Amino acid sequence: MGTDCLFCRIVAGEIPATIVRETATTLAFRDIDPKAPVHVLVIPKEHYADVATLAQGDPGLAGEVLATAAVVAEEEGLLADGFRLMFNTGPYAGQEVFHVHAHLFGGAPLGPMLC
Ligand code: IU
Repeated sequence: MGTDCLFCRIVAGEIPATIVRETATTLAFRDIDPKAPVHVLVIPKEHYADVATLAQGDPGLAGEVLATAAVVAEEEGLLADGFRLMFNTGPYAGQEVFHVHAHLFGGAPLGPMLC
C-alpha cells in the first residue's frame, strides 16, 4: 500500500510510534490517543484494509496478530484482570484507519462497551 497508508508508514519507520512489540510479521504500538490506561494497536505489517479481508486472505497472519496481542496483554500485565480486543470494521463501526488493527484495551474496568 505504501505512502497513502498511515500504518504502512509506521511499519516503514517513516512516522514515529511507541512500539511495544515487533515480530517478523506484526507490529504493536501505543495508540496516540489512548482510551484506556493500556491502549495498544496490533497490526500485520502487510497491508490489509480490515479484519474481514485479513482473515479471509491470510488466516495464518490473522492468528499471528492475535498471538502478538496476547503476548502484549501478558507483558502489560493484563491477563489477571482481563482486557478487550476490538477490530473496528467499516463505517458503522467508525473505522478511521484502513489498515487492519486490533485495539487492545486494559488496565481498568472497561464497562460494557468503549465508544
Ligand atoms: P479506528 O479503529 O480506525 O477508529 O482507530 C484508529 C486509531 O488509530 C485511533 O484510536 C487513533 O487514536 C489511532 N491513531 C494512532 O495511534 N496514531 C496515529 O497517527 C493516528 C491514529 I492518525
